[in-house]
Amino acid sequence: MERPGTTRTAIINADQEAGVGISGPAARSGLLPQPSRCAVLGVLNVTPDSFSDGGRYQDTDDALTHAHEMWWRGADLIDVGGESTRPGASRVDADTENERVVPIVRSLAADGMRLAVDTTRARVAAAALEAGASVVNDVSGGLADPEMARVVADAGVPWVLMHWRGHSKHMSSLASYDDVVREVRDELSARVEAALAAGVEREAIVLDPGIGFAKRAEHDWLLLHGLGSLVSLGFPVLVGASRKRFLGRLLADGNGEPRPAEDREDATAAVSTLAAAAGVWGVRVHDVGASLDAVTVASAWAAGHE
Ligand code: PMM
Repeated sequence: MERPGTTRTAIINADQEAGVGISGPAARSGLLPQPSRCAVLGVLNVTPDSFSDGGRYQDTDDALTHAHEMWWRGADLIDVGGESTRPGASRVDADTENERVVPIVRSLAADGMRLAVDTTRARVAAAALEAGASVVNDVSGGLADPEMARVVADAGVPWVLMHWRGHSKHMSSLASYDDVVREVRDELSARVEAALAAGVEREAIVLDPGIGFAKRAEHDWLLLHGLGSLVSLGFPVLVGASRKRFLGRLLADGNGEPRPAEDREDATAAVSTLAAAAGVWGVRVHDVGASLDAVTVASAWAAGHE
């Protein structure tokens, strides 16, 4: 069966044949998928406690099957994470995180998938890169682990710097802003400067406003409304809004009960459409098919043709 996006598959194969590995200058921009539409990252949380899919993919076979489903549906990257970042979550130790993530990455990379590792730990990132991941997705934007910048710079891989103010256990107490769009933009710009100073290439940097991280729903909406301000910095922008709390709250029932996470998919696809229209590079989602259709429509709409 041919997976959608054959051109991308061909590019990946060409990279592999040319011996483009995870390190070296040639790898830098080439490892960030650049489809003609907004990119779609499929979420694979191998955790017991993530808010939407926690516990579903703890079993290795279930995780691999789900990754294959997302890849064949057309995901541009599979984002593998072994530590829940849901509000209030406690940390797992590095060994546990490694054990959850690395074998999955190794197996999926061997099957030819393009992978990001969702971690704030340099050690886990390095092990996942060695196992075949080609992008580091760091929800702390390099703040949680001072070694992360060196690992990313040495590997020459793309680095997603997400806006973050502290670990999940305490982040709700950090959701205080006068002007959330300006402050997130300024704090991310400071992370960019730190990354460049550590030797990370400009072309390797992706920015993410960190929807739901040290943010209340009002902050999330203002950030999405003001996404253009982040896009205008000139870096690829990633948005991770999939099934998050602010959507549940918006779609609460008549009694004020938030819409359950599993019923937030239509709203997620709407966010993907609008984020693509706002010029973001990619969206990070649980249901690849719905958002892929959404961003494909957004792309044809913007172009005026298929
Ligand atoms: N959100 C989560 C985890 N990783 N990474 C990026 N870059 N952006 C996000 O918004 C983000 C992320 C938390 O969501 P999940 O529990 O559904 O994975």
